[in-house]
Amino acid sequence: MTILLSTVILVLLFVVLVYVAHASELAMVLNGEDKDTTKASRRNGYASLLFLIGFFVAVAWSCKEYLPALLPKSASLHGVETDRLYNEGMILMFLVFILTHIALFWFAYRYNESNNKVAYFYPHNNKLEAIWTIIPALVLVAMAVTGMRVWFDIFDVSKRDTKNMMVLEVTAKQFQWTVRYSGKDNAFGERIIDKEHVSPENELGINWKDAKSHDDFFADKIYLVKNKPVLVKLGAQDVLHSFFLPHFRVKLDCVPGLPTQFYFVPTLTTKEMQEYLSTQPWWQQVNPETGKQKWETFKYELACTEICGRSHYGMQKDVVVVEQKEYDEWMNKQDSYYKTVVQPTLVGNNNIPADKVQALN
Ligand SMILES: [Cu+2]
Repeated sequence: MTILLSTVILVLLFVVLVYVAHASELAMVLNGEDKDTTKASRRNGYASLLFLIGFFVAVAWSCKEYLPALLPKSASLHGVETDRLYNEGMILMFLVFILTHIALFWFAYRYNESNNKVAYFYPHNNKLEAIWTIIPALVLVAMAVTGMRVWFDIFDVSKRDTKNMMVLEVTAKQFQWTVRYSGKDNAFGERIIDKEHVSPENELGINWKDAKSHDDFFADKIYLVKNKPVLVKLGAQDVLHSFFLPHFRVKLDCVPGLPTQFYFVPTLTTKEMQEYLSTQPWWQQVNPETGKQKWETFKYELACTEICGRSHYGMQKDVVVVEQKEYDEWMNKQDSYYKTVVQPTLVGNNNIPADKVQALN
């Protein structure tokens, strides 16, 4: 109702403005002002100046209001670099934005039409052309080069400490994430994608004859260890999805038929991040739904960031970063999928699932 009323009021205001403008035009014709446009030009000049000031006040207000609501500081090692690039780019663009807008509206005010001013004919200047072509080109090249350096640094896994890292296999499908851990042996069971291995009970096509698969487990939350490198191996079973951990500045597409991977190091446990956020005014606000301050319910989150279908928004998972000790405790509680689900259905030693045995009889 409020929305309807405000819309009606806005429309009526607009109609009133149109009529006022029309009436003042008629008044100008009556006063003979329509032949001399300098007065109208001056008015437009002042209006431009007023708009410039009002616009900058609005920009400053929205920065103050919404900047604190952006993502908090990075919780991963490489994220610090990503943030630096992002901030440098934003500062540069903001400067250009301010300067061009001042030029646009100030010029409209300063050089409005006047009877004793004659327009200066200034068709071309090679020096100016060169300046505003070369400087932006150099700036853009510098940005691209620094960006690529960070990109290669993030994606060149060969430079990393691969022995000490945790490997995680994440497979996306409409509309869920399957997260496989390699268990205590730190090695995944082999996957074979063919008719024999892939079934509704074994969508990933894990070869259960491979002993390495016997301690693999599926987790409903992603547990990571502080300062322990993680290599996430990504895949998709149907359409494009995208693996996005905003707080760690991790984002990579999951492509059917094309394995991708991302290496990163979490640097803040969930608790440490909450402690940090509890000092931030925006996060101290009380959420009316929970009655708690926002930082108290903060969670790291995995989200799909590729529109992948109707329930795309539901493709989320909690991510928890803990110290090694707490991680070990959690891992010990996880049940191996093979032992709890697959093994009980196997008959004898020939690895034939029970339902298939019945079918043979
Ligand atoms: Cu998705």
